[in-house]
Amino acid sequence: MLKPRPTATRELVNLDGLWRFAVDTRAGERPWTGPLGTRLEAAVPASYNDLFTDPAVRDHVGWVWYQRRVRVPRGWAGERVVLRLDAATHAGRVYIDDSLAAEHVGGYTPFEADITDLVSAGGEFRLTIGVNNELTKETIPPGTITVSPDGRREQKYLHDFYNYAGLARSVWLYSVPPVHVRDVTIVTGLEGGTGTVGYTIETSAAASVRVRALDAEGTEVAAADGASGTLRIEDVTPWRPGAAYLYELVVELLDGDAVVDAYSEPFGVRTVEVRGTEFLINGEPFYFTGFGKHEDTPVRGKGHDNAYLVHDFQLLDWVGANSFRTSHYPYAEEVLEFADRQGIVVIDETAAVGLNLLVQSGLQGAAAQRTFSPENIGDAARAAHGQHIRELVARDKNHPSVVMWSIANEPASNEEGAREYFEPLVELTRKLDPTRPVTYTAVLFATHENDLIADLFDVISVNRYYGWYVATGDLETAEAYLELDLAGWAQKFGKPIMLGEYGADTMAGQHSVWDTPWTEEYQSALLDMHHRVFDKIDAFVGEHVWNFADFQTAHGIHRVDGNKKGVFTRDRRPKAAARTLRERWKTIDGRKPARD
Ligand code: BDP
Repeated sequence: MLKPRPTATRELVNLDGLWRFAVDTRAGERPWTGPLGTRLEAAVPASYNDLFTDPAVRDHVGWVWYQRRVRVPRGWAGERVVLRLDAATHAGRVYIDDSLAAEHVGGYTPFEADITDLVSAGGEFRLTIGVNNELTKETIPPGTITVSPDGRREQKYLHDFYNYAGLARSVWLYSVPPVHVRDVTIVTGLEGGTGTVGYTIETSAAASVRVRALDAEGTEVAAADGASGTLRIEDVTPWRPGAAYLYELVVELLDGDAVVDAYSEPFGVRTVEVRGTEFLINGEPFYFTGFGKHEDTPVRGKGHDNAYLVHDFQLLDWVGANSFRTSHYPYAEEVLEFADRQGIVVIDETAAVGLNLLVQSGLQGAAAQRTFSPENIGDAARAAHGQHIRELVARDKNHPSVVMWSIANEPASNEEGAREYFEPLVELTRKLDPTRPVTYTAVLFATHENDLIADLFDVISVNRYYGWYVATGDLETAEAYLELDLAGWAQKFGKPIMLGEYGADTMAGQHSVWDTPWTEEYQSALLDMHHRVFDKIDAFVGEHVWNFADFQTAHGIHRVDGNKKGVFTRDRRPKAAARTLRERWKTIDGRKPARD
């Protein structure tokens, strides 16, 4: 799905700002049919939860309503008018005046509505957007809703981050000509010093297509006619981790000599391949250093914010990280575009987190139920999961920074039914994108002995908490466990292996001379311990610390104002571990440390 961009034939209006806002219990029967009777206004983009002081808003379960008036530019007569939401978490309904124009399920991918027939150039309309935050056994991620004795609905979920909801990304109105470019797919290759750029253009109606590749200075370096083909760029400058270089594919639809539509898609020329136990970018072994992140900041919740984006990438650079995983959902497209430009490598994850009833039942002391079963994660969830994968690949397929898909975080891959659940999803991912490796992250209970799905994937990525949830405070035992564990995976599968998560909750400012959990020293010592083990495993290709920064979670006795495994605090101040990582990662510089 194309990101809307202004071009010679397209115009774009940003609808961010302050919108009227109400939860459904206070918005009346059909809130889209008239002005929302509310004094509240919500910022867009932002999750709504932390904006207001009223707990009834923060903890609301169900629909909330956003509303504003929008004027269509008067010059858009004869054009198609499209409304685009970059995300509505977790489901959205769009009304143009009284009419339903679009519905979408899935909180982290964009959707659009062609509203041409509902509006007029120069005219104004009432835009009402309903957003629903409910997670059920049929949604990705899953959840359950319970009703408390006093009648309040409560949302429970199986993932360890706050269920922020609302319009956390931008809303746009844009115009396209009646005959227009619908989709662009770019697949690049390297043949010596020549870059190959395979392209496929989808159009809304039959049209002649011309494509031109421009280099970073805007000079044309290759061109062709036709809706698909391969361009060749001589003396190509590849896109490299830490040394990004972007070209631009200008796509033009022609009617005779006239350009009826134009669209530009940035791209980088690079290859990705898993060979044996190596992860290769442009044919060279790549070693991941970095983090699992979250879209999470005070007040905004998951609201996209360019200031945090810039600052987070500055910190990634400062600490020597070359990569991150979009744990545990697709991030805003601005983040991927920035990674493309900054040369940061991304493992792009779906929102399939919490497909594991054992994790939760363990914490609650409840009897474990089978995760992959008709009563729990069944066919409906799998269909939703498949749809999430489709939408993720459709959105992110052209980003050079994205080198691998992660289709789930810590599923119950050791439980009966896991293989039946995952096999078709892995197949689907490969069909949608044959060029990128596919992974998932394995939960602590999934070992090389009982995991049922690892062989389906290209890279083994395991999340391990030795020294934290296991062998707490005992780094010596933790080290022995970790080594045994990783050596087992490496021997059995003969694939590249990385840690998708490792870390320790740490209160900034807490200190001790002993190995004391929660202290800054302990977090550093735990990371050092892991690194000693990693460097002994030949098949090891990367380390992603959990987490880049402290982040908010649901209330509970296991968390103190959120998860504190950040190497940076929630307001992005370094804990001692940041310097520990910096020392190692600046030395490694994207290459696997040599064994001594
Ligand atoms: C892992 C999850 C991650 C959690 C982390 C933790 O993948 O989302 O935040 O554990 O417990 O199980 O800190």
